[in-house]
Amino acid sequence: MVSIVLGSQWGDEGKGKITDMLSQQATLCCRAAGGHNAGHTIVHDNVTYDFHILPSGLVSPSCINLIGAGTVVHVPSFFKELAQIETKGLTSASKRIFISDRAHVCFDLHSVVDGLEEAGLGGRKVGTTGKGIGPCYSDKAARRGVRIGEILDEVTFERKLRTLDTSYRARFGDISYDVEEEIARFKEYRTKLQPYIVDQLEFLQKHKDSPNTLVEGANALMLDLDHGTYPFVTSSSTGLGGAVQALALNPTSIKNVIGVLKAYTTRVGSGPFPSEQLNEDGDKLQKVGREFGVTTGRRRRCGWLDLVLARYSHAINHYTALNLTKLDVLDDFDEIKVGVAYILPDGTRTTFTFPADPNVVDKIQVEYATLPGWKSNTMGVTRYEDLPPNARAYIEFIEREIGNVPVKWIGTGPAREHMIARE
Ligand code: 2SA
Ligand code: GDP
Ligand code: MG
Repeated sequence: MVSIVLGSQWGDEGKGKITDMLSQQATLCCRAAGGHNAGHTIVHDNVTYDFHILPSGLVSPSCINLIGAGTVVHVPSFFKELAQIETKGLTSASKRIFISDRAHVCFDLHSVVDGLEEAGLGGRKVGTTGKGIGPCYSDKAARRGVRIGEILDEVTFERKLRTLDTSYRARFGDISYDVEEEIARFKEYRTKLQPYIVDQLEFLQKHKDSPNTLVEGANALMLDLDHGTYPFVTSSSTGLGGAVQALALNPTSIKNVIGVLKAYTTRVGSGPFPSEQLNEDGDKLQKVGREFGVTTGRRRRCGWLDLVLARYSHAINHYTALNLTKLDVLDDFDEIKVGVAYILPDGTRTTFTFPADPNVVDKIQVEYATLPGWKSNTMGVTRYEDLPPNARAYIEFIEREIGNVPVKWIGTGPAREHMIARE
């Protein structure tokens, strides 16, 4: 049985937390997209873990983890993160983590190019994490990328990396990057990395009787290369389709597609955001929700929950259940607004479509429903019936408006146990 956890908005909905919670019952947890741009926070036993390239299933001691094809791996970050979590007590982590030989290598070179490409965009910057994700996926698509398995073949590896360096120099001139230095570092990684590299198909065959396999999505649907707010997106397929493709999943084995939906909306980086609140409400959501990027420390933009976006996201990812997160952040609002429809620039009203053109999305007027707040503390509540009636009304309103998908879990705080599971 396969369960897939996916971000339904612009990321940072709390995927790490539910992945960690579910991985206690999972034998296998796989990442299928993205790289060390992602930032997944887990709070367990008073320890906070920030995962970037590593799957969140590593916190559960019996869960085996795979960084699958479809991802891009910055090798120094992989080792650094592994060392950090081992220091925090996850001492068996390095025995429970594997990387597909088909994942691509994200080099320091890519990070330098990321900066140059962003600088070249002037006022139309994507607002990337600067980790080199876009250039790495571009090299993959252009068939000149270096795959994890190729690190083991010194001659091919060095030839390909030097070719990449030459081609970027032809494009950008003198760049502040030393290819020989990066090559030298990989001489050490070559031996260190070997035990982690697997043929994904063989690996998955070996675990085919795994009763519960979990896939941890990175980033989110609105950052998907095809379905997100292009060009203000990341460069991977962050939705259900990306997970199926990257891990070669049998679609009939997928039992749960869990959409993680923050009780309001955030976005980090540039791009359209119809329900953004550039006012006191947005500031309050940012402050109470502690909305800062886990990877870059950037302040996240904040706004009300957008149900048009949620319906669009559901139509693409086909969620079987939702995890509504950070409900507690709304505890102190007198009134809570929820986007229920868009008025497009031509006057059309829509409750479902998300226009492809970012210039059109920028001009959308959002129609809001206003719900009463509950003005009481929900932090740490674990039973649905213990929530204030207005908080339950808020959740039931969301369920009715999105339609056909239950809110099965509700996050009421950052820790693993701060969760309501509804039957
Ligand atoms: P990139 O670096 O090429 O993937 O950036 C392209 C866009 O994707 C956004 N993006 C993210 N959005 C939310 N969270 C992400 N992870 C970190 C976190 C972000 C951080 O968990 O907080 O620390 O800033 C993430 N990664 C990429 C990015 O902002 C661009 O809009
Ligand atoms: P991810 O990228 O989707 O895994 O999410 P991030 O870790 O980037 O951001 C989510 C943040 O919210 C983290 O700091 C989590 O610890 C925190 N968080 C998750 N769920 C809840 C919740 O229900 N309530 C509160 N207050 N914080 C939460
Ligand atoms: Mg995040």
